[in-house]
Amino acid sequence: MDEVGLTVPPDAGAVSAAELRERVGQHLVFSIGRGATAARLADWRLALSYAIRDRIVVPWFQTAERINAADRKRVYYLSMEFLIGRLLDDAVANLGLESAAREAMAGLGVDYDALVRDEPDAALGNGGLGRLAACFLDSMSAVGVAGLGYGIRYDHGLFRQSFEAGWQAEEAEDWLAQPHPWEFERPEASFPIGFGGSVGPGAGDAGAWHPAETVIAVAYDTPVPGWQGRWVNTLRLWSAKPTREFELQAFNRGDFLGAATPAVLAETISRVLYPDDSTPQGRELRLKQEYFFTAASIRDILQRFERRHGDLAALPDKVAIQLNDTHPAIAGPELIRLLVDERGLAFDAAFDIARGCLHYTNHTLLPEALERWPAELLGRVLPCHLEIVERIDARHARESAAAGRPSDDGTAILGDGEVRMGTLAFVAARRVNGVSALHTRLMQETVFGGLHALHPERIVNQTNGVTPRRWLHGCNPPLRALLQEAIGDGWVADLDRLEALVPLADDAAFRERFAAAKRANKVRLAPWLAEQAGIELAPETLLDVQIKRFHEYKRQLLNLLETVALWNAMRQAPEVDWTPRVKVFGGKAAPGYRMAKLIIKLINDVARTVNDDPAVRGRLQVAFPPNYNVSMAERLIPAADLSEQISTAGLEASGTGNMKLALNGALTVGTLDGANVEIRDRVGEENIFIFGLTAEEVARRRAEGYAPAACIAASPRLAEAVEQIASGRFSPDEPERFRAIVEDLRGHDRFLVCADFEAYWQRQRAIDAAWRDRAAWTRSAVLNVARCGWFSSDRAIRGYAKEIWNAETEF
Ligand code: 26W
Repeated sequence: MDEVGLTVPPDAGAVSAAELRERVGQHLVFSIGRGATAARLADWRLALSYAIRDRIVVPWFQTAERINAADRKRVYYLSMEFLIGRLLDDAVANLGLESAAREAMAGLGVDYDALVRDEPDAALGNGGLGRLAACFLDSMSAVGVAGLGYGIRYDHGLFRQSFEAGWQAEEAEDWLAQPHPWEFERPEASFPIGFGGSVGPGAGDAGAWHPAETVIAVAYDTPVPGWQGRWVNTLRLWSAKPTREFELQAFNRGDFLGAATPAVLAETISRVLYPDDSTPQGRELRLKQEYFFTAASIRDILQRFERRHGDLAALPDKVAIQLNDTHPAIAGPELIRLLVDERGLAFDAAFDIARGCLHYTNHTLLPEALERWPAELLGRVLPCHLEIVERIDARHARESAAAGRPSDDGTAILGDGEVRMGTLAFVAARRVNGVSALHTRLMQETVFGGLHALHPERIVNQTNGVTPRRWLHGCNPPLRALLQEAIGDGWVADLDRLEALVPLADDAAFRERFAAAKRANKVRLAPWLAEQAGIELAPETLLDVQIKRFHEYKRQLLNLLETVALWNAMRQAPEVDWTPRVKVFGGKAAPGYRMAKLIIKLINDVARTVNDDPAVRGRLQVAFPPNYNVSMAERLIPAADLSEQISTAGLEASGTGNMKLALNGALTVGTLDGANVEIRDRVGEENIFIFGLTAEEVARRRAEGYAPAACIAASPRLAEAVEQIASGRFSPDEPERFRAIVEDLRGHDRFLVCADFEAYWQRQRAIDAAWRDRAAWTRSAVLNVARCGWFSSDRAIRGYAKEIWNAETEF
C-alpha cells in the first residue's frame, strides 16, 4: 500500500500471463474505452503497453528515491537526437516478460508479434549519433548510473522515404498521429525560453537580457527501464508551447490566422527534426531548436540541484553534463549566464563551475559537419550569449598566450565572423572525447591539434558501443536461444561472457547449430525482402548488406561499382561457379544532398537492370528496401552474412552498425577506419576482410595530388563499369542522368573510390572463395560473436562514468 493507498505491484518482474491478460483486458476497457470485439490491433497494442508500463512506474519512483537518498552524482545526456525505434518489445524484454506477454495476448486471440510490428518507430534522430544516444540511455539504466536524457519531442521525426521511379521521395513522419503510451506529460516541469531582444546593464558582471519573444518548454517524460527492471531512468523531451494559446481579440476581429499565429510560431520550434546528418543548413530555426532544449535542460538541472544543495560551487561534484556533439554546445554560455545574471556569481567563478560540469563528445571530423554559426545570427537570436562567448574567447586567448601559444594558432572561438561551436564546446569542457581510438587520435592530430597542445590532458577516447538487449537478445531469437543453451544468459548484462564461445568455434556440432540460426533468420527475412524489394533470397546465398545513411565518405558508390563489375564478370564468364550474392542497400539521404540522392537513383537503376537479367538469375541480385530505420535494421542484421564498412579511412568516426552486424555473426569487409580497427584487433586479422588505404595513406594521396583518372585507366573492370554508367547503360531513357557522378569520379573523387577499387574487388573475390568453405566461414562468424562483447554500450558507459563523469554505477 503506497502513500496514496494504492495497491501497487511489488516490483517490475514477477507477473503471470493470466494476471497480465487481466490487466490488458482492464486497460482495453477502462483506459482505451473499447470492448474486445470492437478492438483493433492498435487498441490491443496500447492496452498491453499500458499494462507493461504499470510494471515500470514503481521501480521508476524507487530509482528516483534511491538517487535522492544517496545524493548520487547525476549524469545529464543532452542530445538533439534520440533514435529510439519501437519501445514495447524492448520494455517487455528488459522486464523479462516476453513469454508472459505472448501467452497473455494469445489468450486474448491476439498475435504478439503483430502487435510489436504495429508500433511506429520513434525516429527522433538521423543516424549514428541519435542511435548511440538511445543505446546509451538503455545502458545507463542497465548499469545503474543516475542518468537522464534531455532532447526535443519532435512532432515529426525523420522523414519517411519512398522511391518514385527510383528517386528518393520524402514525406513527413507522423509517429504522434496515434496515442503514444510511453510518455507522461509534465506540465509542472515547464520553463519560459527567450529569444532575441536586447541586453541591458546588470549588477557587477551581470547583464540583463530582455528577450523579444518567449516560448514555453513543456516536459514529456519517458521511463527508461534497465535490464531486469532493476533501475529506471528518465528521458525528458521538451515540446514548445506558446505563452498564450490564442489571441482572442484578433479572433473576434475575424483575423483567425492572426489569432493562431503566435501559437503556430511557438510550436514550430519542436515541430520537426532537421534531416541533415553532416552539413548544417545554418538555419535560424535550427539554432532556436538547439537553444530551446539546451536552455530548458540547464534550468531544470539547476532547479533540481538547488532543491537539495545550497552551494553552487558543489555543482561539478553532483552534476555531469554530456554534450552529444556541438548541437547543445550553447549549454556553456547558458549555464554561465544563469550563474552570473541570476545567481550573481563573478564571470570567472561561473566559468570554472560550468567547465567543471561540461563534457563534449565529437562524432565527426568532416569539416562541413562542424557547426559554425554566423556571429551576426547568434547575436540577433541570443544577444546575451554572444557577449558571453566573446568573454570566454578572451579568457581562452589569455590562457593560450600565458601558455606561450601563438595567438593565430586557429584555436579562437570567434573568427571570420563566425562562432566555431566545436572550439567553444572544447574550451568550456572538462573532458572532450572521440568515439573510436583512431578518431580520437585524428582529433588530437588534426581538427583539435592546437587545442590539444594547449590542453593535452583534455581529449580522451571512449569507443562507441551498442546495447546487447535490442541488438542481440531482442532482434535475434534463434541466436539468443543457442547462446542461452551454450553459455546461459549472463551475457545480456555482461557481454564479455560471449568469450566463452571461443572454444565452441572448433566444435562442428555447435557450428552447425550456429549456421542453422543464421539460416533461420534468412528464411524469416526472405518473404519481407521479396515484398519490399522484389528479390528472392535463397538461404545459401551470401547476404551482403550496406545499411547506413547515404554519404559520399561511406562509399555506397564503391559498393555499387563493384556490383556492376561483378555483373559484367558473371556475364562474361557464365561457366564460372560464381558465389550467389544478394546485395542489400538501406539508408536515407539528407533531402538537400543532391549527390547522395543521385547515387540512390543509380543503385535503383542498376538493381532493375541486374534483377531483370536472366544471365545472372540466382547469382546476383540487388535489393534496396525503402525507408531504412531502426526496425528495419533489427530485421536485416540477424540475417546478414557480410557487413560492408568501406568508408574512406579517417572519415567514419566510429560506426556502430559494424558492431551490431559482427555481434550477430556477420563477417566484415572494411577499411581500417573508425571502430573497424578495434574490431580487427579483437576478432583477429584472419576473421575479417580488411582492404584499402589507411588514414595516413589517404592523407598522403590527397596531399600529393590524387589523379583518379589514372586509377580508372589502370583498372579495365573499373573503367568498363564507369563507362557503362556514363553512357546510360542503366538509364537508357536518360543516358546523361549520372554525368555528375562520372565527372566527379574521373575529376576529383574526393573519397578515393577509384584508388581503393581494385583492392576492394580482390577482397570481394576472396570472400566469394571463403564463403565456399562454410565450416571455416562459420568458425570465423562464431569468433566474431565471441570476441565482440567489448562493443557493448554497457562497457562504453562504464568508461564514461569512470574516466569522464566520475559517477557511480549501481551494478
Ligand atoms: C548539424 C548537422 C549534423 C547532424 C548530425 C552534423 C553531424 C551530425 C552527426 C555528428 C553525424 C553522425 O551521426 N555521426 C556519426 O556518429 C556515430 C556515433 O558516434 C559514429 O559511429 C559515426 O561514425 C558518425 O558518422
